[in-house]
Amino acid sequence: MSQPQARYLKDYQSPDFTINHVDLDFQLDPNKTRVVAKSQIKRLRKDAKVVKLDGEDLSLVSVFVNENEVTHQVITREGGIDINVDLDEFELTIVTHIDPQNNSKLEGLYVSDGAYCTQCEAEGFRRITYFLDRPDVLSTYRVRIEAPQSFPYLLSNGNPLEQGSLDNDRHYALWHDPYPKPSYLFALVAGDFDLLQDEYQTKSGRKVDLQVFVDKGNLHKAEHAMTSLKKSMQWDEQRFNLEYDLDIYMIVAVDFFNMGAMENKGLNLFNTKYVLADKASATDNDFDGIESVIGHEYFHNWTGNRVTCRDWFQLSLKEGLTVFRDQEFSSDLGSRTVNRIAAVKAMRTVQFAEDAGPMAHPIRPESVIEMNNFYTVTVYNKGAEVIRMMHTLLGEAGFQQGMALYFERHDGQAVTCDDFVAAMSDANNFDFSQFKRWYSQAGTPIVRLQEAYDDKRQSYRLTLEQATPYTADGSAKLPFHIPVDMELLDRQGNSLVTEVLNFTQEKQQWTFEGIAEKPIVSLFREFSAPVKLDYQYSQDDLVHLLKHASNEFSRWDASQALVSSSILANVKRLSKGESCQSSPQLWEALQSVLQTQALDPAFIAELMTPPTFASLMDECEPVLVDELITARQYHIDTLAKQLATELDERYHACLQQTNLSGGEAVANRALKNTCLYYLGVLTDKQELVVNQYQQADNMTDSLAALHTANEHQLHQRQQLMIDFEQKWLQTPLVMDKWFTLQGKNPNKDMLASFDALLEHSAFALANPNRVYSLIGSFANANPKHFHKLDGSGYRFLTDLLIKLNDVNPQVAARLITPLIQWQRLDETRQQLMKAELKRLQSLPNLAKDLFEKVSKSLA
Ligand code: B3K
Ligand code: ZN
Repeated sequence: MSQPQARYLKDYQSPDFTINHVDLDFQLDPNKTRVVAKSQIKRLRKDAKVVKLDGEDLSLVSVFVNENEVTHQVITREGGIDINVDLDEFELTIVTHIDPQNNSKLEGLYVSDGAYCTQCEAEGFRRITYFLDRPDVLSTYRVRIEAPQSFPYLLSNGNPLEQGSLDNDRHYALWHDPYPKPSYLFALVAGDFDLLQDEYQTKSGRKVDLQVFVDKGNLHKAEHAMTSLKKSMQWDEQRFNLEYDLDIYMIVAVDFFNMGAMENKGLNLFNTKYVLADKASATDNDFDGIESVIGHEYFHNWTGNRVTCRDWFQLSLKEGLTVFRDQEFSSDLGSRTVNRIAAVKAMRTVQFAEDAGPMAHPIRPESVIEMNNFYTVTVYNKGAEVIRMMHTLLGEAGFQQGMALYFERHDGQAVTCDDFVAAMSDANNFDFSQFKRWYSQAGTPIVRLQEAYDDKRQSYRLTLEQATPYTADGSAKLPFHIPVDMELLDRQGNSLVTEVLNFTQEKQQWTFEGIAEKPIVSLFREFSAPVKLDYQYSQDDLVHLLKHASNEFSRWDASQALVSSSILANVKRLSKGESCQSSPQLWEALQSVLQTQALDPAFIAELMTPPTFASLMDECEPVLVDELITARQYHIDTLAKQLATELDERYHACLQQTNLSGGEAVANRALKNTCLYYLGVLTDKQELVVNQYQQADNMTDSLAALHTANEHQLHQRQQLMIDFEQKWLQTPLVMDKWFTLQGKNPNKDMLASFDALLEHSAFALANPNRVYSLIGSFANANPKHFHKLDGSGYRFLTDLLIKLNDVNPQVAARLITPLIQWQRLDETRQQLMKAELKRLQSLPNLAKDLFEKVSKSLA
């Protein structure tokens, strides 16, 4: 095989041929499924005489053009076949055999726990049949599935047409999807499931059957998914005026799935993690995750399916927009502040790091080797931030006008990010030309602030400067159009000014008159732009913002800055051989937060939660791993000691709240468990942890106790872990929680325990959920052991990646992220990490998923 090649956005060409309609016929068999694809092909470019079809891991049986067999004229090449045809319109029939049972990549048609299922985005359909497997070829589909009766449910996209029995205990089903769609939205499922049924009436009166299919015995865990689906349908009607368009909406949960879920038209496939939940086995976080992913996939029906992407470089067209929509959904249904905090944490801990690393790319990438490597926090989450900025600039009404125009122009089409921005711009008469740099330039802008207050004139001048550091592609950056949502506060905490500034130049000034004393400025309220603010607020000012900023997100932001600056100051002290120091002002501020009764307990929990190691990493350069671990732990230990009484009081006050339900109960648990986390540090409070574990009637509380015992290495940890393992051994999703704790285990001998964990009866390298739990948590959330100075953490991860390279390269490529971000670390660790990357690079069969990341990282 030749070295993998990059594809470029600038080389995009519209297709020579298109497929208006395809009939697919599946004779399901574990090792030899027969697929007949009958495509109605139309020539789009007059001089085109070769149909170039994509295909991978297929055995070709025969090819017919109209009625004539042309199998012998077919040219096979790497990645597909070429067929010479000089016709304007014709029927192409291709018969292939595939081997779903041995498809460990989980792309195309594969078997999960005995059921057949598919995953075709981005380029998995070519593993089912030879096809024009690109998103700008839109076809209607008719699908016939034939299988033994032991697979009672035979499902595909669209509406059911007919079904019936056949000889030899076999049966079939026929489906028709009237909406032209690209091949990546195709889906097929065959299996035996438990089925939860419901229905929904759309606002125009259409009745839709709703079906959630889950593994046998799990029906009681499907309720929340169904409720979330109905809420999603209603929300999209109310907020975006968008209705569902088929007679049936199906969701199938499978345990073997590379990512979260997939928005196939009318037949979503879901990772069980985002469907199955009950109070005993799922945490409040899991419930929220389900609601948000169910929403996300449902919202794709319009933003992704009805209007799809012209090419894969435009991925953010559907993903950024749909993440924005699911974030708004969660915020409208729950706490806007808590949701916003979660979104910003993802940006600061993961996306900023991506921008700073070798895989940095704009939200619309310009070159790609393996498309699956671009389902990133940049395309998704930063993409959503870019949509959010447009929303901030236009307001809700203007934004909705833009959406309406977008659908009016492009329903049924495959379009570009430029088309989206044009609709927003035209509907509002707003100039987004400079703003569009957010689509083409990678990197996190750094904004510097200078202030000048003129006592005599009572005027305040704000100067902002922006600069975006070089990213991996090495190109110089032009200024962005940055919406700066800001507030000026006086010393009493009154709000003087709130405004959204249009910051478009490298350096720009604004003057505010009639300001009677030097104000305190709050910038990027609500995280109004995905930038870093480079400004050293005094502790006093941060405390002031924490208390008085009128935007709750800004209050949280101030609390984080306060804690981070204290931790980073200690990192500095430690690096000079000094010891950590405690800041009375910080404890006072957090004490008063903890004692405030008027605040949402979930918000207090956020204010009290220490910044993650990953977000702190982003703030120091180079990262002093050991000092950072020590300083962060010092913060946790000292907070616990300083506020022991208040934590204990609040914990018990939360315990008393037994009559709450819904969001209030969730918020109460969040605060209670944050208190418990700190109390677990204190020797005389550790029995609270064990008590909570033993008395908990829900997974949120029992897992919080176990997490606390694990993090602080309580002597009862081992006994609780064994108890949990025995209780949940047969419930894979709960065992994932146990594996995650094992991966994060700070115990000094943790790596030695890994061999046994990899052999554990509940672990399987072929199952992505298990791998992400154990290995992902180790590499991303166990800095002490992953970054161990003897290199054992890096070596361990690399050994695993080598195995995964053969089994499931997409999963391997996701896990490699912390290893390719070696640039941020000290020299010794850099060398160790690079040595491991070179070991990967020398593999004879390195998959292109890993090849792309390894080679960019070592370039
Ligand atoms: N569109 C899918 C992701 C497909 C990932 C392919 N490697 C799920 C989603 O974003 O909704
Ligand atoms: Zn999506």
